[in-house]
Amino acid sequence: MGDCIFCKIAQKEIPSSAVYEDDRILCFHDLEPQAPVHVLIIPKKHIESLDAVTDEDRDLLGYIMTKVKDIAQELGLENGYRLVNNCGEDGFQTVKHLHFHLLGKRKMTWPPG
Ligand code: D5M
Repeated sequence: MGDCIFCKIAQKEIPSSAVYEDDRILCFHDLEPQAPVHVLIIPKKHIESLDAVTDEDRDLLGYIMTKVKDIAQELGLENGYRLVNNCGEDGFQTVKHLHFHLLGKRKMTWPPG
């Protein structure tokens, strides 16, 4: 999608520090890390948010979920991690391309802010 920064990252028009990539997804370090390990996992397909997924995306979403543990293992998150999706205005989503934050290497707290 025209002005989408994560589409541009997926298409290598904007550099990122990728930690995992295949034909369907990309995982790269977040520019504003909120934990010692903080990466973003995105589908290469432009989907605006979790609220915009359709039945057609079911396999892609399932695929992302199965890749989380592999990426976490690669990043040394053997003690656990947090996976976050911010959706829409109240969810504080700032980039309108579906992404999951994978955070680790510190003890998380609850509830989130
Ligand atoms: O999170 C959007 C996240 O995207 C936020 O943590 C900053 C990060 N971000 C924004 N631009 C970049 C680039 N260019 N590289 C890496 N990370 C980036 P949200 O859930 O939408 O609030």
